Amino acid sequence: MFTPRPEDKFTFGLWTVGNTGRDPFGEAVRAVKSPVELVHLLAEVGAYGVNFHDNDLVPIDASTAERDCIVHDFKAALEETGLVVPMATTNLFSDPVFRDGAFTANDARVRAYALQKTMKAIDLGVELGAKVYVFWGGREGVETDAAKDPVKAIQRNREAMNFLCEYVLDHGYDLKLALEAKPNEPRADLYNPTTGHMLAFIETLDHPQMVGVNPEVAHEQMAGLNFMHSVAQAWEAGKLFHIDLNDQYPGRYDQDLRFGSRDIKAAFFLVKFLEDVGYDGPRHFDAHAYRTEDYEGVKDFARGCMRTYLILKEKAAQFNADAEIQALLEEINACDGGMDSYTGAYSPEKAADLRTARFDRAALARRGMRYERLDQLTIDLLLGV
Ligand code: GCO
Ligand code: MN
Ligand code: MN
Repeated sequence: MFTPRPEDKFTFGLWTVGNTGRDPFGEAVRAVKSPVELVHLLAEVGAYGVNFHDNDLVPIDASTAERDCIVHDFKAALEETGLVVPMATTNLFSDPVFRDGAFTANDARVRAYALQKTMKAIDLGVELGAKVYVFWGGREGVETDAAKDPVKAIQRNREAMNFLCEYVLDHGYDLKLALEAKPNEPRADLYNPTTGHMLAFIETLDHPQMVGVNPEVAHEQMAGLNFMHSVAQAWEAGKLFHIDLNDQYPGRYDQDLRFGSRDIKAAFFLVKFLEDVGYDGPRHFDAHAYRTEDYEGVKDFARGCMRTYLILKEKAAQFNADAEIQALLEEINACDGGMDSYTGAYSPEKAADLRTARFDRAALARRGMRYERLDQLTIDLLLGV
């Protein structure tokens, strides 16, 4: 039970299980593992797929011959283990050239270089089978608003996304683009800081149908938002192309904790949402092991992400089958159709009728909603009582 299967579509980035534990206060605590070794580690723990930034796989200054050799070995590892590459992305933040961002950098040469790097990285992702291409604007932001005009930043971002959509179309790639919002870190403020901002931005692009979002638990929680609500908005708009699962204490640095390890209830309602609506994309864990761990601990971390997801999926099924919970939900949502002639699509007659309808406001206001009981039943279920 709770053993990951391919149909669960659990994926990890090379950078997640390959994280060596470096942080702003200390050096790496784990030795670097090669992409091939990481593929084998992921196969051992039962993952379905592996994602990468261009430079997780091919170093930024590799020659073409080196690139081809690395890609050959990586493909062989994928074939040997059966792992797939559902998603790829570009590193537009590590190299010092991106100190002022990439697509929104004030230096036009950096913006052009970022486009060039992304085109090559898209080719690499497609070569390895990726169907989703993620854009996380690592340093697309500022420390001081004296430096950049935020309107210009949005326009530069739009120009880059339009250019890259055309590039994908021009090459006939079967690829969707997914934008990932984050409010801050590594810079003081990042543009398009939440999933809601991204959804609004997408509608201004030349090919909005190709572009969706990749929401991340920690990023919305860093902004103090309810992550599941952001996911729901993306889903309802047909824009949930990918998802980054992890966990985070609000109001702290970017923690990338094991999925479900901090807020079990929020994780439960997220998993319940994804399973209830039938989201069938990858479930990507964008997190990393504590700095205290060796590679056995990294495996514990990866297994834990998947196990918690599957436990919560089982709890969601219990919630949906629980007689008392479902009876309460029915009672809460009971509807005798008495309002149907007033609500729904507008008509002048309906509006006129509604204006004269009589409501017993005081009686309506007296109704208790039983949400305390419903929530306690949820807690009992989650605690296994
Ligand atoms: C972060 C981000 C990244 C992106 C990754 C894929 O906070 O660093 O979540 O991990 O998801 O770059 O685009
Ligand atoms: Mn993140
Ligand atoms: Mn992420």
